[in-house]
Amino acid sequence: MSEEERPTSEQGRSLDCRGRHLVLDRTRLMGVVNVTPDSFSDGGQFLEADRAVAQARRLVSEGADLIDIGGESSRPGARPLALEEELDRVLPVFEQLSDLEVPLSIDTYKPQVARAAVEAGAHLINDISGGGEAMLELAAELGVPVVVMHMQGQPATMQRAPAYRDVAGEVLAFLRSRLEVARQRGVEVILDPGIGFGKTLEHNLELLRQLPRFRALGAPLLVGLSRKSFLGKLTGRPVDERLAAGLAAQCHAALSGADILRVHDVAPTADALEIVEALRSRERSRIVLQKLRAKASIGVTEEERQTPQTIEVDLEVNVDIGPAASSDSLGTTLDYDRLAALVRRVCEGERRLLERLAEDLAAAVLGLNGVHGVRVFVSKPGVAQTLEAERVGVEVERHRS
Ligand code: HH2
Repeated sequence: MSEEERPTSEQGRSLDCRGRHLVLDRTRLMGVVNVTPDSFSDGGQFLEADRAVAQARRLVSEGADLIDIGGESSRPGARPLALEEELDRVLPVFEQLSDLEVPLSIDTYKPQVARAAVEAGAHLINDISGGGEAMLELAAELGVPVVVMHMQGQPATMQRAPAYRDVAGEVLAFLRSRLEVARQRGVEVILDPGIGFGKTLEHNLELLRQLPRFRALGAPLLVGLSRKSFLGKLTGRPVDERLAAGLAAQCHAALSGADILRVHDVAPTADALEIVEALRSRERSRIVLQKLRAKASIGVTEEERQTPQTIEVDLEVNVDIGPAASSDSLGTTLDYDRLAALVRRVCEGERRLLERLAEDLAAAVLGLNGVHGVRVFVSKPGVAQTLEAERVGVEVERHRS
């Protein structure tokens, strides 16, 4: 299956964060708590441990599914912080949050800080430097997942002149290779294209446009764009007035397959995600019929059309299965027998090309009550074998306008 073909919203995936399971059946919210004096949007607000703890609890009450706690700002121009100081900032916060029911993440690129934070109660590591060898080894040893983020350069200089030949291709290649290494080490990773980390406005927009390709790498996808400067560049708004712009981009990211959004403003983002989930719930329910065999009078020559041959049909039918799930009654959904009978009936007519048959099948299925969309794949079973290929045939996808 190519990157683009993978579904963007598989159900039933989950992340095991040291026993705390984050089910990724919808886009989840990672609430940000910066225990720093100089973070670009909330610097100084949560520097004292008590305030940081209160903020984490507030974000959870607003709907955060996990909390990211960091002691060193990574804003453009930020300088590295001494190890001891970073530990002094974050450890008391983890210790005081041990009763919180959601997973806690430590936002650091220093393995020493990550280790101490996990010992103090963190459940996963958020590494903006891309999950280097030492960090992956540590994660394997501690049995925690790692967010592997792409960054070009270092925070101190990364925004001076970011440059790529093909930003999406290069970031994808980087994340794919880190994912491979992590898998060899048995470490679960969450991938993050690193919006704003060594990227221009155009780079950020291109990465956001290409999110489905990132999601297709097969690991959970995290996107952090909350209050970032590209939103300010597009709207002319200062950092504390970027909520609306951010929400638009977050909805786009969620609909493009982001599993986790890293946000400062949990309550409004949670509301926005309710709309996103409501809009896509129909797309998520599908009835699948694979390798259905039917007889079709198909072929470019008269002779071929006179001897019906076996063809195979794969169908994915988008329907809202909610009513059937709650009523448990066949009358509220598509009956497989009727669907199969319809397919076989449509196949009976004479045609020259599989393309025509695929279109006719899609139109017939779309005409059924409650169907919002359909994907049809038709093939002649022997052809793939003759061509020494895995899958040869015609696929069409049609939706109700
Ligand atoms: N962005 C920031 C920090 N950490 N981690 C991941 N995985 N992805 C991100 O996009 C990301 C991140 C920057 O935001 P913030 O923490 O609010 O600011 P600062 O770095 O100035 O503390």
